[in-house]
Order: sequence, then structure tokens, then C-alpha cells
Amino acid sequence: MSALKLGIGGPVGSGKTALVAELCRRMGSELQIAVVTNDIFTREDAEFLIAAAVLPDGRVTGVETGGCPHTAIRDDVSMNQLAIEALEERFPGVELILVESGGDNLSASFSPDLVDASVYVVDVAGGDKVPRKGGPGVTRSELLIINKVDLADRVGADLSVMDRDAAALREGALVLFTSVVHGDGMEEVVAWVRTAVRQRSWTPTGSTLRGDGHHYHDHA
Ligand SMILES: Nc1nc2c(ncn2[C@@H]2O[C@H](COP(=O)(O)OP(=O)(O)OP(=O)(O)O)[C@@H](O)[C@H]2O)c(=O)[nH]1
Ligand SMILES: [Mg+2]
Repeated sequence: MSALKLGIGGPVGSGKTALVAELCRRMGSELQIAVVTNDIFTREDAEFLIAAAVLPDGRVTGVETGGCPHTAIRDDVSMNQLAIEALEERFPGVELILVESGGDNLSASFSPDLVDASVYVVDVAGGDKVPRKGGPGVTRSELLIINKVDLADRVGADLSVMDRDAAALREGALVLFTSVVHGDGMEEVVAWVRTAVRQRSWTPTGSTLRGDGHHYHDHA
């Protein structure tokens, strides 16, 4: 069976690479994981993950997209597809391939030709208005993660507002609150990814992965 391709999207600096690293650390012993990162002008994220040694050698590939990061995950996904194929060829048992997009401005989304499901990561530092601004990542991703809850008080972000706005836009699909660097909420994310890998087949709209409207509040 081919690997589950899981897109990780979201604005610049929201914590996508931190999330990828943490998923590799927490799930690397139970699952065979590989990673493709997209950067606009560098391979910085791939280099960070390789330096952090979150996965065995060779399992992290950096794609340098140039120009517009949306194109490489939505319109012309060939660079990413080649990177994925190379990983699958090299590691035939791979079960999960995480594809991190370049940071965007809420308007990017993954092509269904590239990934089986997507996680969209926003953070509280931009204020509690962010989920309300919508965009395809916020509304249509299988999982929305609201990260950096440890900073909420400092920036005056009201998490209940973010939860309510996200729930309204997502028609009840799953939203998880995390502080990736401190570990809060990560167990729920890991459980969700585990389910996704097990299920392996769903349609984005009828997906049980989008949740049943139940919300988690593990940021206490
Ligand atoms: N306080 C806090 N900082 C975090 C958290 N998660 C990530 N960060 C920090 O936020 C910064 C950006 O995190 P990255 O993981 O590089 O963000 P990214 O979304 O991959 O960024 P780009 O790939 O450049 O778009 C880093 O300095 C992280 O350590 C969190 O939960 N809380
Ligand atoms: Mg990154």
C-alpha cells in the first residue's frame, strides 16, 4: 500500500516545521515517515529537520519552489510529486509522507493530486481574528491547528473566539489547539495522524477525519 501523503500548510512562521519535527519525534518509532519541505528561496526547513535528526538519513527532502509557494502545491505539483516518488522508491515501506508547504497568506491549498489530506496550521500571535479571515486552508483542511496557545495571553488573543469562528467556517470540522514547542495538544494531533494513516481512504468532504464537530480544549 502506498504511503499516506499529508499536507502541512499555513502562514509563515505558524509552526509547520516545528509540527513536522514533533510528529517525527513522537511517531518515528511506530511509523515509517518521510518528509518533503517546500521553501521559496532556500532549503532551510529541510536543513533544520536534517540537523535536528528527527528521522533517519535521507528521509527529508527540500524542494526549492521559487516565486510563488502556492503553485508548487496546487497548480504545478510536479516538483513535489518527483520528490515524493523518489522517497517512495528509496524507502518502499514508507507509510506517511509529510509535505510542508512554503508559508503563505491564508490563500494556499493543496491539490488533491498531491496529498490525501491536509492539516492547516495558524497561530495565535497574529491575533484571534485569523480563523475568521477564512481561506481554503482554514475552511477545507481536514484538520485545523491553532498553534502557540502559550502566547495567547501576551498578544491578547481570545481562544474561545478563535474556536467559535473556526467552527462556524469549518461547519464543525476538527480544530485542535496546540503549543507544539511545549507539547500541549500534541497527543490529540498524534492520535489524529495515526487514524489518518490507518484509514488511508476517504473523500475530503465526507471524511470522518474532519471530525464530528467535537472540539478539543487541551490548552488549559
Ligand atoms: N511560543 C511558541 N513558539 C513556537 C511554537 N511553535 C513553533 N514556535 C516557534 O515559531 C517559530 C517558527 O516556527 P516554524 O516551525 O519554523 O514555522 P513554519 O510555519 O515552519 O515557518 P515557515 O516554514 O517559514 O513558513 C520558531 O521559532 C518556532 O520555535 C509554539 O507552540 N509556541
Ligand atoms: Mg517551515
